[in-house]
Amino acid sequence: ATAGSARGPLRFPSGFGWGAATSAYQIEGAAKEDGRGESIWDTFSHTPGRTRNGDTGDVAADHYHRYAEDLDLMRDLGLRSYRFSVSWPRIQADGSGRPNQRGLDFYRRLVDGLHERGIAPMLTLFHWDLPQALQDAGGWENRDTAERFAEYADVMFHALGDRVPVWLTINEPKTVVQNGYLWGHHAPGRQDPDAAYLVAHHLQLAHGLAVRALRARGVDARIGPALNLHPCYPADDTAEAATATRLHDGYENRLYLDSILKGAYPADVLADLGPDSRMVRAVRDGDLAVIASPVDLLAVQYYTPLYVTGQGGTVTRWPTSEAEWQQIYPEGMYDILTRVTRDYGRIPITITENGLPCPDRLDADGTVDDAGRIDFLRDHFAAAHRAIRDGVPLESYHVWSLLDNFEWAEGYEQRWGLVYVDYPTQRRVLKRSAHWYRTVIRDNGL
Ligand code: GBH
Repeated sequence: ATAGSARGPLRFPSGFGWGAATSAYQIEGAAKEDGRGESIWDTFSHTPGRTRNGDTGDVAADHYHRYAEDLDLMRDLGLRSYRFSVSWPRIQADGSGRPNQRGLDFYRRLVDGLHERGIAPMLTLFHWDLPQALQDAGGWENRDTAERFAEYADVMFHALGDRVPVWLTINEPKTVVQNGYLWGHHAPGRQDPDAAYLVAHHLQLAHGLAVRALRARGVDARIGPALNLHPCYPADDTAEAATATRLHDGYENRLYLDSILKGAYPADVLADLGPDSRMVRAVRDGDLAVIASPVDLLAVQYYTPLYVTGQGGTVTRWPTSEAEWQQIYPEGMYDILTRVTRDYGRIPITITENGLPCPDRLDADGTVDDAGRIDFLRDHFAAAHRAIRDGVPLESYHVWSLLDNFEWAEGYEQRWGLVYVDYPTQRRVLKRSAHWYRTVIRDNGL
């Protein structure tokens, strides 16, 4: 399939997987129901001072109870693909052992509801809500957590392997490393660089072990990692900035990409960490072979570029969104997609997240006018279209997010949804961007 001409209307390849994404802790609520155990995000969000306004995911968008209505919204939008995550503590309250049937039943109902509406399910096994019991045993600093993850993954392959065509292992390992262990803005709220990269290795290992578990079960489905990639550019044209940008790219992108797709951690990052770092000491013979177990596709999440100074810091070059870390730069989408294809070969790519927070409000006439989100998405869709034209095997695109939801440390103030959620009533209202997106999907382009 080929994309349409750059000057005419932008037609995407036929069958292109227009979609939207969510994650369990951000939308489900029902934190204590049907045998769900506690996750590190329950602990973190209930710790005073950790989230804006003390917000928690206890109720969130109440999707656990309203999933049928949400499935109908997806059908109304015309979605072809829906990316969601499974809450590990719903499946194994303490992170190991016999699965909780009521937890499995919920995801079975969700997946069947997607199929009934002609929407392809895309399942993420881990989107940050680690069972608290595993954290108490050391969390991702403990190599055993990777083994527990593979067991949990196998439970899910057994339960849903026949009806979920695409599986993603770990959402944004880098965010766990950086926000969870370097900066402490996310659960478990640590600030320990030496621990952070040990965690990176164990997350990569967990990914590889899960890929092996899927193959061992003989499940006829595709699997891959979900990486948030940041195109890195020098902040100025000094040699120092060029050098610093290269290393920054190692930490942001190649640490994750190279280990999975080339079977080696990048030498510059390993040298920078040093032989005495906990990570370098933790890598055992055979680990990289596990991590590099062949995957079927690569899920890319793109939000922002980074501009790196000679001192290794970053500066802001473009207008930012309501999220001050996000610079609006659609060209970065093109750059990161074409770069991945150039450096790692023609592995199929899905965009599993891209989106914008807006100060959305429900107007008196019952509409939500998020014109800025439409502009943002149009420009990013166009950039993705150019990447396809230039040879990137991009097969689908999931907007973050289907619904307004619990935006982690930012609580409920930032609204990322195509669909507005009026939290006091849990009423859903399609924003203007949702109506617009429906026409994009119907026309398969812009
Ligand atoms: C994604 O992360 C997540 O997968 C998704 O759950 C989330 O809702 C969505 O983006 C929107 O944010 O304040 O300096 O600590 C995107 C990567 C990692 C970007 C955490 C913001 C916080 C920066 N995000 N980071 S800081």
